[in-house]
Amino acid sequence: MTITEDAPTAGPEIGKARRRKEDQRLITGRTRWTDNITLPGMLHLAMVRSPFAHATITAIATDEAKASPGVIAVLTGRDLADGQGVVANAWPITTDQVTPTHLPVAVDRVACAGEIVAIVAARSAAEARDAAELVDVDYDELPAVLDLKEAVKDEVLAHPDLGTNTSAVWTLDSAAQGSGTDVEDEIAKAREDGIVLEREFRQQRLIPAFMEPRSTVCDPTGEQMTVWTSTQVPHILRFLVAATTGMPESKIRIIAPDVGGGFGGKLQTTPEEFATIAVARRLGKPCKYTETRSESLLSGHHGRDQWQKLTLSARKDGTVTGLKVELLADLGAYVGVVGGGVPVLGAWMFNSIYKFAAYHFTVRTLLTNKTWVDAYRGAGRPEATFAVERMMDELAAELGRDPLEVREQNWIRHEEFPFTTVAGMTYDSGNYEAATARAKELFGYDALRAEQQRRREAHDPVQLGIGVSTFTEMCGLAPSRILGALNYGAGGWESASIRMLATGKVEVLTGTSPHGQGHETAWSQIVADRLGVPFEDVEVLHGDSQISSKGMDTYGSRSLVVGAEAVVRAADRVIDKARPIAAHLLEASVDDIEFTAGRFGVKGTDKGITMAEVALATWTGHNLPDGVEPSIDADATFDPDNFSFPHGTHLCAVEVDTETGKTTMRSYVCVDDVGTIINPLIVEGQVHGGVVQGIAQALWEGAEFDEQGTLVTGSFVDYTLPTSADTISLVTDHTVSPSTYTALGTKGVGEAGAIASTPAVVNAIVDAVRHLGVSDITMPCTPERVWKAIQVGSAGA
Ligand code: MCN
Repeated sequence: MTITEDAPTAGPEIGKARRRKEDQRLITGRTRWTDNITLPGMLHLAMVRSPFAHATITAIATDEAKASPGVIAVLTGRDLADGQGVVANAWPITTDQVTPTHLPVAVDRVACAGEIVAIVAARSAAEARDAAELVDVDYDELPAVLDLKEAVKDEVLAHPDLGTNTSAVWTLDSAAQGSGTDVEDEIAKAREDGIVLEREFRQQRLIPAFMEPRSTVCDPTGEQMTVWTSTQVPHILRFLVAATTGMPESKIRIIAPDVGGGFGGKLQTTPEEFATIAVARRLGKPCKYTETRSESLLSGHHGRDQWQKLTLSARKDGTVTGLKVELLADLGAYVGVVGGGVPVLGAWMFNSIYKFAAYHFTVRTLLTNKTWVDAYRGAGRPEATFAVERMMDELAAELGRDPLEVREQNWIRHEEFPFTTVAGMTYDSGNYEAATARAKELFGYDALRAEQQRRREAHDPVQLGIGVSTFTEMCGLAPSRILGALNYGAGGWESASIRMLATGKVEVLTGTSPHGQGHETAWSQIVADRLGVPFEDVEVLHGDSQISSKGMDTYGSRSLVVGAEAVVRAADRVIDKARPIAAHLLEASVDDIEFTAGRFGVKGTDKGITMAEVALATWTGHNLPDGVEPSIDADATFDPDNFSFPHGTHLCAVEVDTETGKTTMRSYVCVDDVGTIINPLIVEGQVHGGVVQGIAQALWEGAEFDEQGTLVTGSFVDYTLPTSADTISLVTDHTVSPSTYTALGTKGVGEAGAIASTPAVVNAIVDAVRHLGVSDITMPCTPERVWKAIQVGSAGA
């Protein structure tokens, strides 16, 4: 289904395929990127970064750099001392988690390549960069631990002072928490009389590659310190700057202006932000730092990077019984804002849509001397979905049955919702049968299977593979109570305010902070319907702690199901406040007033008054009921009762040239269920972007370090980011199972595509060559890897 813009008709806004109102600004150069901000007397910063993965800093000579043209100061970590604050971890996943102190600018020792060791402040960016090359740092190299399985042994330590590389071990067990039986019992039973499959999968390291590199401007000269920064989390940053520098929060204003993508990579409070703030405060001058693309790839946090060991037990008839998951997760050198919480988020998703009787999950998070790892689109859930969807294909292969049929045998049926899973999560609604039936129809599943059979029989050198991914995810992060129980340092609520202006126009202040998701459009559609005002009359303001002072920001596909729900509640309060004023103006009883389509009417009459008229009357204050304040503005916060559980079925067909290992995508169908859809155009864009990111993990992307810990995929020449020319046209469609936890029935969509697509593609490639003895291929499935797997498989077959 290709969605085109709806003609601007009257009628409900929700569900209308409106073009994004923010795009006019974004595509005509009227943007407010942080790097465009220039302040009088502003200095430019350049970072001197460690080329070594692990080393002691023995001396830093700055004289030559200080004498370089335009240079105002060169500062080391020692110079900045306590003033630099600490880069924070907000989620210690256990009470005894080992967390290395992360200084924005290293003092004495660096623990990964790219760590900042000194900062040059100069009159221009070019002068700062030139002088940074003149800073002479002496290092004594230390042994580095770069491999997860080596890190477990603790023979080489990423941080010798900590005495171990293990940061934390976190476990979820269905028998212990009472949500299922004992996994070892189920596996033992299946060993006697059933099926036990053990597989190991590698989730390679990925690099979030947003369009706009990270950039920060700090102006410390006013009454308040103002920081503009390209971030997903302005409110969280404000709290953490206050908490770690001792500055009063009220003296800190954080602004996320237009932000050019994040994908989780800007869900971070970064060394660069803290360092820019520290230097600006030290020099008493506005300072700007904008990273180069190479710095972004090396020093922005990375994603994924896990070893996954799974043991699945099933009865002989294909009914799954137990699932045991053992993970090793690389944190890199430091523990970021979410840090070890990323694999923990996956803990509830390995069981996915299937009715396992027993489940056990353990993750060991490990420190290594590589770039730190944190959230990347889906954060924990793509990793989990990949593993379980690969396992379901392995089970189908073991049984010699169709992979969709085995999934259907094991998934939660439509009539069983709400359903509490073996991991202890309650899914409110879903219809896996409907999404799968629609996907099969659009894909032409049976015809493709028949073609596959023909090609196998003909020993065609180009084999057809069909990949399946029936997924769900938990998003809408998150109920504050659950976050608290998991030791997370912040809540999961969201806030909104609605200001009714005298002219009837509406200002919506939201605590979410979009960076490409189109909130200005979607929130306007929601408010237009709720208050019965024209879409064009709604202005959405965000991303400035002075304007929307409270918020938990944008990540975890939370903005619609948490943020917009707060907007809905604020709108309802506006109506509640306006109703007695309308009654007074209409000389009617409040009980007789009904509000429909933006008009307060007196029941049984044609008397009425619009919301805009009430707003004007409230503003003048001339004729209000006694004791009623002259304002119908309203605030609301919303804390969800549960997560949101979108789901879907993605089907992928690939052609694999068995002589070269080359994979060519042939067709890709996704039928997603994200509950009520606010804007189909935005949703389609979100699905497209996510799916392509997931395909890229399967086929192309992967961060590689050499034996010294140098990032060898440090530019887009080596890190294979796909372009639209590399992908195919996707077929998208939807089923709608409204959420029972949100007033609008919505579920999140921002990560769904990235979660679903990776296993669909890898399952398709394995399916194409399984008859040649191949049962797994490590990602990214490059032609070389596919070809080698065929050689090994054929030799063993
Ligand atoms: N939407 C809708 N109807 C639904 C669900 C969503 O119309 N049933 C719309 C929403 O109104 C919103 C958009 O889809 O405009 C995404 O909504 P949501 O799922 O709530 O996700 P968030 O807005 O919270 O965005 C976060 C999510 C994440 S976690 C990543 S990573 C990601 C993503 O969004 N990074 C992105 N999408 C991105 N899109 C762009 N362009 N750039 C990124 O960096």
